[in-house]
Amino acid sequence: MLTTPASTLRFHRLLLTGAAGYLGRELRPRLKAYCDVLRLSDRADLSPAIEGEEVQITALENKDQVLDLLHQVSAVVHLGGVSTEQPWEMVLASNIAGMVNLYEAARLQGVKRIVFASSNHVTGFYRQDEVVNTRMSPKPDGFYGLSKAFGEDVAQMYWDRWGIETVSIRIGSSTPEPKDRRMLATWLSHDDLERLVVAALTAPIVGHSIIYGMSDNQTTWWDNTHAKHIGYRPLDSSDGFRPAVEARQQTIDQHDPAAIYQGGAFVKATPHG
Ligand code: 15L
Repeated sequence: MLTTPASTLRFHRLLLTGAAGYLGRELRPRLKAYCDVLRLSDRADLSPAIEGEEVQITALENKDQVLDLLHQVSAVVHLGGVSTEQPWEMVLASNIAGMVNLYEAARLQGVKRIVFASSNHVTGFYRQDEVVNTRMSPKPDGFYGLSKAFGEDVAQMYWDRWGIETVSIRIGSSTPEPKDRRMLATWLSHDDLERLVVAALTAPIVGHSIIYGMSDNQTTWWDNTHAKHIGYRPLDSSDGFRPAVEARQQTIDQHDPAAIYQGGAFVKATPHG
């Protein structure tokens, strides 16, 4: 949690979807500082609401439930849906139908700003010796990455047709510390994640903007030049972890697709089922 909040702006009611997931649990206490009421949703059980929270169990593919979820919401942080490679039917329900249900509900309920947890797996099939910017074509590395590319297109369409603003954050690897060589490039500290989500919620004008979610890492595969207007300034870096990571992983198999492509192990993950 940041000792000084990343913004003094406050929302009346913020909605956090996917609140039972790994990053949802991380953001739950952090987002409370930026709103009067934090509404939390997930299809899985959530710990009971504390003061200033509301809990609403919701399946994203159920459009009536989602419509109800967005009632009287000022802005949304949308982490909901599957977040790893999964069988197509699961991806279809949560990340494809669920994404359309969310934006339809936003349109009908008059919600004007969404922060969408997209993923670096939208461009996972770029090589690790390429630097990708947010205007280059997607190269998804599986059903999951494909669904996030679709999600970004949904966000673009709802901006163009209905004026709903979105920041799509192509989140890298948001963990307490980088675990391997790949994460030296993809790492996003939890404090920087908070900074980025808050910048995305509070930047005055964003239309539909795309930004890679990474800390200030010396090694980088991503160029956020076109997203400077969001005002995100990372304050953490993977650099201090480099000696320990390199000591643990001294060699890399240069024929392994997971070492060649930015998506790492996702480029060869097969959905079980
Ligand atoms: C993601 O999109 C996943 O949700 C997360 O579990 C990580 O694996 C991350 O990407 C990554 O690329 O490291």
